[in-house]
Amino acid sequence: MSEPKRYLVTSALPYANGPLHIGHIGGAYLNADIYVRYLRAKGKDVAFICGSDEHGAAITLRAKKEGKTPREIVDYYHGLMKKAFEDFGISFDEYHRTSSEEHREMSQEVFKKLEAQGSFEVETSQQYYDEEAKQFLADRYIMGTCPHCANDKAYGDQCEKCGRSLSPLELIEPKSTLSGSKPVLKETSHWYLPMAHHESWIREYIRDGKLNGQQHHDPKEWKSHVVGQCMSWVDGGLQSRAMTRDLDWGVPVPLPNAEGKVLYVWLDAPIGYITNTKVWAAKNGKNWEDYWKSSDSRLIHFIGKDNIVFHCIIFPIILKEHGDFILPHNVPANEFMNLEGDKISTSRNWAVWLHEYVNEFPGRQDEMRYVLCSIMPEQKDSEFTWTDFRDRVNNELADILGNFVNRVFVLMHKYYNGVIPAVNGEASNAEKSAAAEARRAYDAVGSAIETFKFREALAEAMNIARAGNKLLTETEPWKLMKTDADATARILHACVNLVADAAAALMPFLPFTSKKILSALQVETQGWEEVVQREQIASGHTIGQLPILFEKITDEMVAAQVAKLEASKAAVVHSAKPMLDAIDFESFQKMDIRVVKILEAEAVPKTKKLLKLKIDTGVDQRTVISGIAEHYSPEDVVGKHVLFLANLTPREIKGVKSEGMILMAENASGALSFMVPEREVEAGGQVK
Ligand code: B3M
Ligand code: ZN
Repeated sequence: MSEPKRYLVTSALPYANGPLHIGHIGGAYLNADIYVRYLRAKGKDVAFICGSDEHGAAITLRAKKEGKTPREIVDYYHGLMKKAFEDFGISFDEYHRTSSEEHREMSQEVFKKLEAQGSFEVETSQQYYDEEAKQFLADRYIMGTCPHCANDKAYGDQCEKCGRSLSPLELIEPKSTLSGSKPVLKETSHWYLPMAHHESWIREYIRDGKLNGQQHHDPKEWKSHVVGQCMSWVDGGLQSRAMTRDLDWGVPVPLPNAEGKVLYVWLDAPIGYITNTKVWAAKNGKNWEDYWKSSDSRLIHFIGKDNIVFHCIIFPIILKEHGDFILPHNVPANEFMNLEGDKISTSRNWAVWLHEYVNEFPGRQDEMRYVLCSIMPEQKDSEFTWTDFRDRVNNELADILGNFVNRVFVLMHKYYNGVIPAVNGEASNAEKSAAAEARRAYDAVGSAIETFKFREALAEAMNIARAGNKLLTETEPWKLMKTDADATARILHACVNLVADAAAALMPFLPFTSKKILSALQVETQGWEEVVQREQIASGHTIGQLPILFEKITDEMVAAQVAKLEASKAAVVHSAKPMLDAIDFESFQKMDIRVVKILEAEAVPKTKKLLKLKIDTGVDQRTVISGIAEHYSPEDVVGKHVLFLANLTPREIKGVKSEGMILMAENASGALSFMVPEREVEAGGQVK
C-alpha cells in the first residue's frame, strides 16, 4: 500500500457520564497516543482527534440517577475527562464535544443528505414504551436477556457479553432501566438504515480490504478478532437499524415531521470525529476536507472491542452512503483490561480513576503509561494489579532504564566532569554488539508501532537500555579506568549515545521521562529518522545533571491503593442504611403484607408529598395516604399492583383516615419506587 500523505487518527469518544479509568486508557487512548507520537516523530502530517460523547442513554440515565440535567452531567464530565487526558499526556490535537453547535450542524447535514437520497427507510413499528417514565425504550433504556447468549443484562442495541447487536424486540423479558417496569408496545416511526442492502460490499471491505473493486487496505493488517466479530455479524444477517430515537436529549432529527425525535447516538457520535476535525482545522489553518475527503489520507480508529461493529460496519455505511468521505483503513480494537481480578466498573466504583492517579502519583504519569502499555489487552483481555504495577516500575523501569541512565551520568561526571571525552582506538566487540543491538531494537520499535504491536514495541525500546547495561557489566569502566583510559572513554561515549537512543525510542511511550533525559543530556529532541542518522554526540559536549527518574513503589503504596479499592467496593455495598435489630419469625408473621391494586389517586391539597389513593385489597376497598407525590404523579399510579401493609392500625393524616401503608423502596439517591410483583399476582395476594 502506498504511503498516505496524511493520517487521521481517532480514539473512541468517551461517554461524558463518568470519570476516565485505566481501562479506558489501556483500551483506546494510550495506544493511539503512542502511534501518533511516533508518526509525528517521523515527520508525518497527523490529526489526532477525540472528544466527549454527550448523548445517549449513558448520559440521561446518569442524570436521572443524580437528579441533574443531562447538560449538567456532560459539562462536568467533559471538563474532568479533558483535563485528565491532558495531565496524562494523551496528546490529542483536538478534544471537542458532541453537544456542541458545530456537531449538531454536521450531524444534521449528514442525516439530511442521506435522508434526501433515500439511504433510510421510514418504518412504523411497535416499540417498547415505559408508561411510567412516559418514554419509548431503546438502547440502554431497556434491558433483558440476550437471545444468543442468555446474558440477562443485555441492552436494547447490543449485548456486551457476546458483542452481538440487538434490537429491543429481540430481548427476552425486557424491562425498562428507567422505572424497572415491564414495557408495553406502542406504535412509532423511525428512519432505518437498511444494512442488508450493503452486505456484499461490506463483506468485501472487511474480508478482502476492497472498496469499489479497488484494494483499499490489507485485511491481513486488521486484527483477527476484529475481522472475526464483523464477519460473524455480517454472516448473521445485517438487520435494519433505527437511526433515530424518541428522546429529548440528542441531536434533533432535522425534518418537519420529527417532533421529539433525535439521531441515534451511534449515528451522531462517530460523525463527531468529522466535526472535531473541522473544529481543529479551523483553529490551525488546515482544511478539514483534506483529512476526510481525500484518498491520500489514512483513517485509523482506536477503540475497545465493544465498539467494533459501530466503527467497522455502521459508520462505514454512513460514510460510503454520504459519498464524500474516506473509510477506515484500520480499526485496531483492543480487548478489555480487568482490575484486581474483576471487571472494571464505573457503576460499582471498581476502577483506578485517571484523575485520582494523576493527583495521588504526581509526576508519575510515565510509570502508569509504562505499565498499561506492558499489559495492553491487544489480543486478549488483560489484568491490572497494584503488585504488578509495583514490580514493573521497580524491577523494569527503575532497575533497567533508570539504573542504566543514572550509572552513565554518575560515571560521566566522576571521570570527565560531564564533558564527553575524545574517542581513540578501535571499538571492542562488546561496544560493537551493543551498538548493533541498539540499532536493531530501534528499528524494531518503529515496525512494531506501525503494526499496532505496542507491548512488543515498548519491550524493544527497553532493549536499548538492556544493551547499555550489558555493555557496562561486561566492560566495567569503573575498573577499566585504571588500566585503559581510551577504552573507558570509548565505552562511556558509546553509553551516552545509547542513553540518547533509548530516550528517543521511548519518547512515544514515556514522553515525560524522555524529555527529562534529553534535557539532562542537553541535546534536542530529534525526529525518528534523525536519531538514526545522528552523528554520535560529539566529544566535548557537556551533559547536565540527571534528576531522579523513578522512585520505588513501596508495599505501603500498594496496600493503600488496594485498601482504597476494597473500601470503595464496601462503600458501594454499604451505601444502604444500617440493618435494624433482628426479629423472630413470629413477629414477621404478624405483618399482613398484600398485593393491592391502585384504583384512584389524587394529590392531597396543600401538601407536596402526599397522594390520596383508593385501593382494592382483594378483600375490601380502602383509602390510604402515601408520601410519594414527589416521585409519582396520580395518573401514573392508577392500575398498578403494588405491595401494601394491610394490618397497620389506621391513622388520621391531614384529616383523612389512612388504612394501611404502601411499601416503597428507596435507592441511593433517595428516589422512591413501588415494589411490583415480578409475575402476575392479583389483588389480595399475600407476601410470605
Ligand atoms: N461513547 C464509547 C463507549 O461505548 C462510545 C464511543 C463512541 S466513538 C464514536 O463506551
Ligand atoms: Zn449475548
